[in-house]
Amino acid sequence: MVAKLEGDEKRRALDTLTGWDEARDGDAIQKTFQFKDFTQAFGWMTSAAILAEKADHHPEWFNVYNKVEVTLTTHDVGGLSDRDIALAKQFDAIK
Ligand code: HBI
Repeated sequence: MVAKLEGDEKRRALDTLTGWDEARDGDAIQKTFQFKDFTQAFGWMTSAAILAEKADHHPEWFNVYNKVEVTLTTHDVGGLSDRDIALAKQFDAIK
């Protein structure tokens, strides 16, 4: 069962990320990825989608042209979990 990140544990987890901001009163993290053009953005989304499916953890995301705004939260716990932190790192790694 996945656990909701709270307090110091949550702060320590967030400190391991780069460029992700807290959102939704701390129950989500958000980052906007910028690419050369739409094709690059969509290609990244395709790779990211495969990672999300493998992790069984899915982003909420909005794409317009060369930007992808990604929001990660764990619906099952109504906040942030290690799954969000792990997927954020995987998304950063394929940028
Ligand atoms: N993705 N972001 C997110 N949050 C979840 O709670 C979640 C998910 N993808 C799949 C998923 N939960 C299911 O595996 C569980 O509801 C069983």
